[in-house]
Amino acid sequence: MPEFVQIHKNNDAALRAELAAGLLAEPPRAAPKFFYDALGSRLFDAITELAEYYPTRTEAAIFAAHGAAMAQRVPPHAVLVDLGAGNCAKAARLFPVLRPGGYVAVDISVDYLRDAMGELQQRHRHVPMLGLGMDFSARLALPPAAADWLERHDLAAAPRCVFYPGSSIGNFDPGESLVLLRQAHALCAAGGAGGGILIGVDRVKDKAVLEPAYDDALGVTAAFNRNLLLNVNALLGSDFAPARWRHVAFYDEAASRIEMHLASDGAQTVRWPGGERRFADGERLHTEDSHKWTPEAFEALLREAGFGPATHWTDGRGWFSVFWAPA
Ligand code: AVJ
Repeated sequence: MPEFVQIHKNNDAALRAELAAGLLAEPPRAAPKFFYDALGSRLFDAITELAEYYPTRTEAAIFAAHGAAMAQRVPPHAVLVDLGAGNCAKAARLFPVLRPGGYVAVDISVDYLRDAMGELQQRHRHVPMLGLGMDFSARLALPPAAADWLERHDLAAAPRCVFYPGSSIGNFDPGESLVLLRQAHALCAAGGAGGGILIGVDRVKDKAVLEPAYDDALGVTAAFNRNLLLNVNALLGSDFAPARWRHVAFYDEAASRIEMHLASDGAQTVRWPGGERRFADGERLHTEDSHKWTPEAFEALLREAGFGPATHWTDGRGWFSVFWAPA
């Protein structure tokens, strides 16, 4: 049976303080983690089915086509450390090729991991599995409870493979990405020889491809963006009216990133217990950045973070890359 450890949970008071500070900031913002309440997670799943949203299916095709080549780099019986594992589906598909010796699924809440890991354990009975509830965006390191678990399963000296698919790294700016990758490197380097990182990265490409991926014809991404306001209302007790906010998504070529915002339709005041903010007509609430990388720049970032020379696999159009870099 998988074991579960909840390290720290974002408590409501801290989330409320973070939200209020963001709403009062100049310019106002709310972090992308606030997209993912139950409905937001479903809307994201719907986004991945859209014709315009290429990253998920492109990455899946790269894993399907090059999984065997990846397995030549990733040592067998490594401990697979899955960052933002969620429903564990991406890692599950790689189990037959990567043949991990242990599986550590990390997500903000172990509750998300329970069902998925229970099922995965049924299919791979002899692979020890640990669910870790922690916010690795604050700091990525294995807690003492995980070290104990590795010890108990004879995995303390096994190589470690950090698995970070989906181009989720794109939500971090380059400086924050470097910090996270350095921590990932330290985590790998603390295990046996041969470990490293397997990471999916969305690439710089034509605006004409990027912008529709974040502003689709059906308006699913717009609904995903606006749903953040409902989640904020639930968490903070605010009175955002989603219908009064317009979805804005554009590619900033100089910064190599998609920016998503919600623009106020008319002047309005949003209130919550202990605070309020007036928004002018058209004023924007910044909800997400999604950074895009060239393979050269991402490889240099991995080197700067302490990893060895990277290998990467891509699709026929060169839209997405999966990197392997040894620790
Ligand atoms: C989950 C962060 C990889 O940036 O493409 C999809 C989130 N936002 N559509 C991305 C997202 C709008 C997604 N990541």
